[in-house]
Amino acid sequence: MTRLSLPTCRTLGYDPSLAEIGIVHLGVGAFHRAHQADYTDAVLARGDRRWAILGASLRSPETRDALQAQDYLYTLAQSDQSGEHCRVIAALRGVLVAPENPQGLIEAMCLPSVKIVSLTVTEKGYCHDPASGELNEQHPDILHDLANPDSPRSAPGFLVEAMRARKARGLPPLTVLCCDNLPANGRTVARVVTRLAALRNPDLGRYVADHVAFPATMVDRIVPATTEADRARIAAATGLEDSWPVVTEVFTDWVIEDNFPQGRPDWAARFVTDIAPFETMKLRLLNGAHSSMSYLGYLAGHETIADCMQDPVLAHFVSHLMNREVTQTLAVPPGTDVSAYKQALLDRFRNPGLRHRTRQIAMDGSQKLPQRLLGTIRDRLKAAAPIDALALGVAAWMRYVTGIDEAGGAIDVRDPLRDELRARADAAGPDARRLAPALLGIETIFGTDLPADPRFTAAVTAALDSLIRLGSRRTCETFRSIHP
Ligand code: CS2
Repeated sequence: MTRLSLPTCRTLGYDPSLAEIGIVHLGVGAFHRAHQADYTDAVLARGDRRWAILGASLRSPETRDALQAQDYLYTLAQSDQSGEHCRVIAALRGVLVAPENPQGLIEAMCLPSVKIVSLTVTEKGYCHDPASGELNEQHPDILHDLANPDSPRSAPGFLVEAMRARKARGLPPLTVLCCDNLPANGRTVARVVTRLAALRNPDLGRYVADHVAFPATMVDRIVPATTEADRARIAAATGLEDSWPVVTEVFTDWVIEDNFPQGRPDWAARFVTDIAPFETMKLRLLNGAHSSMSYLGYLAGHETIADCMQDPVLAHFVSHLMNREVTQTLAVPPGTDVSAYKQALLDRFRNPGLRHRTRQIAMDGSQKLPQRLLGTIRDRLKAAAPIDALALGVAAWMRYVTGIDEAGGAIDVRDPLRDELRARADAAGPDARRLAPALLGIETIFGTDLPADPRFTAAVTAALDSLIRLGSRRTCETFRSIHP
């Protein structure tokens, strides 16, 4: 079968080779390719050629190796009730592999045409402490980057070195656009990067604080990892072989704080002055439900989110979590109908065209729990309101990170704190009264306030006890009978 490439693809609406690199993107995974690259592709297709994307992988060469031979084109397959619709995206004009040539990436970030560095490096990529939002100054990559500033490893290390070089060359400052699901993502990344710059040199710290914009964003699109079956189906539909297509839903949303002193593409996004209510709603309703369902669902033997939604006791749990515990903590974003948003969310979770694995979402829970569940729990405790569903979500994470499933098989726990989680779980054994406090003692996740609140510790311990004794499904059944 013919391979997708510039000469073989007949459906492109523009000539991408005429576009100029305006954006360097760190973390060219599936999410970036289904979200920001899609929005940027539409801008290029409308004729504004200033914004082609040069991608960079901070770890592995996989994406570059897959896309290079097809001129960095890839198919985006978008699914809804009416089926799957394929489109070729051409906004990505190259992929650098940072570990192979860190200086090459810094030089790319110093191109005069580059105005924006955007990032999807996942929560753990910012080397911060998830509970406090501060830079983790003991993080091995940060220690490395301070010792070797011109060949960094971490995303903050690359940003700081590129900012230093641009400043030294008299180039305008970059705008840094974080597209990860961090709370207050603009401010959090600003804090982390400014701190690292200041550790290198106080003048550089002041330059970053005074001149670099870090607009906040709320990004939303569900993007499961691509499978072999996806590759085969998409090749059959398009007639072209594509090494790494991306599968997503038709739904997409992007809310951006409009703070781009050096200019920006005219993305079909929503530009606002305050993104906080949009971000909190999305992190707490969508991602909070996702994480809770991923742990409960995985333990109950469900492979995907759509499978979880087919299970009446899990579907009931998710509705209860959203309607009875999360919604009350939200400030309604301007122009938003929260009930319609939740209804749409349940439909999106049910989308059978998305095989979104529970084990994919379960990854990196130590970095996700604070903004997805724990902030909501703090607000509920302040209001003296029940937290039963939220506590069950946290307890399911605890049960999951023991690394042993309900049939006694191994769980492949992927988390930067995996070893510590495992050690604490092993020392505690399968006893909720020992396991819950052992895990709640991790301050970078839970802070010092939650472990000291008996309402929280009691709810989590009771839920964990039930998960250990009865398993996830029966615990959800009991939950439904108590909270009809
Ligand atoms: C998911 C998100 O993997 C995960 O943790 O919860 O990637 C989620 O699909 C997106 O945030 C949806 O916008």
